[in-house]
Amino acid sequence: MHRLRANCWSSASAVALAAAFATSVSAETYHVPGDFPAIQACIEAVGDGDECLVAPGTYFETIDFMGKAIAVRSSDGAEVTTIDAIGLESRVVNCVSGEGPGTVLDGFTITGGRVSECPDSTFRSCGGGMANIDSSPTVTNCNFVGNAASDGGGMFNLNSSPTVTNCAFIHNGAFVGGGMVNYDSNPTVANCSFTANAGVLGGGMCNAPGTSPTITNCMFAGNSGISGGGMCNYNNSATITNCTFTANRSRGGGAMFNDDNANPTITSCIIWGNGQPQIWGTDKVLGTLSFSNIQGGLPAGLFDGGGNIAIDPMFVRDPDDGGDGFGDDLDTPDVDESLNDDLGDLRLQAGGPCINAGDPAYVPAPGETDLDGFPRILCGQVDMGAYEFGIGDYDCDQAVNLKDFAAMQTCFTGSIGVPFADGCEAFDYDANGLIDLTDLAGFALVLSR
Ligand SMILES: [Ca+2]
Ligand SMILES: [Ca+2]
Ligand SMILES: [Ca+2]
Ligand SMILES: [Ca+2]
Repeated sequence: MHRLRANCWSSASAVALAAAFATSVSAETYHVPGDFPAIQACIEAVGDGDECLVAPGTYFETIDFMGKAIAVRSSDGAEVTTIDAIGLESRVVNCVSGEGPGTVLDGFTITGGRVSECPDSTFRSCGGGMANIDSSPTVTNCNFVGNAASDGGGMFNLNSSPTVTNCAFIHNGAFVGGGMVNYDSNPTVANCSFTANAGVLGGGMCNAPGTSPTITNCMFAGNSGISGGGMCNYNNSATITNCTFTANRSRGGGAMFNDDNANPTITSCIIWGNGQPQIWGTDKVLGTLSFSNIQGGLPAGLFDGGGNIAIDPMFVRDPDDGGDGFGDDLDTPDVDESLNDDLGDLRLQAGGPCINAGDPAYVPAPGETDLDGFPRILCGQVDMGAYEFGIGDYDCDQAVNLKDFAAMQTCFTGSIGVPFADGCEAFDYDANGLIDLTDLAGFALVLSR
């Protein structure tokens, strides 16, 4: 028996060792433009597990992952690394060969996508910025800016369930889903912002039939559409949690248009300052709203899941439409009314009604943060909206001061520290489970203001 167990152990560890060795020899990092002049040249040359690491710059090309489980990553982030398809009359990024979560796009601005075709001929054109068809890649830290298509200006998902995190969708346009459209897809969209996108159906996002997206810690602001300024939902069951909808414009449903048996579950959200009605549709049932702050109170057709309020959310700075409405009015193609929009600062002021008023039973995913990257729950209960109030506020008196500083010393774990005590998450500025010098720097910055 003893020998058998020993043999099992050694063969299992041999397999693990071999796997580790195989990974270590096969996973290579190649540099663009050091090793390859263009990103696509790198993709074509490398194999599964490899990485194309892209230096800052603007790359005038389009890319296709060709079904490979590889990472295309920028070394210095989306602010300084752009893939621009201007003049190419093409989609910028293609995942149309069955890519899975091992295919990673990380840290790019994706812009200039203009398409007149779609690999699935059901659609006139799709995915100006990116198309995922039968593919579920990982997309993170990307900005989709100024892309256009008939379906999914920023991103088009068909039979796909990508994970999209820490991304911004800005000023994209489409007939359906200015920022993003989902058909028969179940994407996870977390910690993303959708701003100043325009679409006839769904300015920010449109969820078509057969779709069950999970949308968490996202902001929809200044988007415009005919049906659904922020979002439209058709015959689907989206789960929308801790999102802020404001300053979206539409003829039918400023924040959201729900129709054709759409039944989204909307929890711990702020839906304020959009065109009235905030949520609209022609069906009897438009979804369930819980622990949310909605201007004008619960709209007809929404099931009251409890905990809803209708009180000025007290944003740090309210959005300002410049006098001509938020978003681009699609009826005036010669004028872009979004250009003078100030989308405000949608973080919460001390004393605001959304603080500690979200779903009291909410359990964040491991490592989940708010839209700022701070811990998702502070002071014992999640807030409504995309931003959690109270980083640095250990005693939860809604002020950060020297009283909190005294507690920081007892919470300090250092960089190889033990798990910190309850309440100490107030100081975990980078939400990494440690209270170290990085967090002290974050705290000192707030104290010094
Ligand atoms: Ca305006
Ligand atoms: Ca809270
Ligand atoms: Ca305090
Ligand atoms: Ca930390």
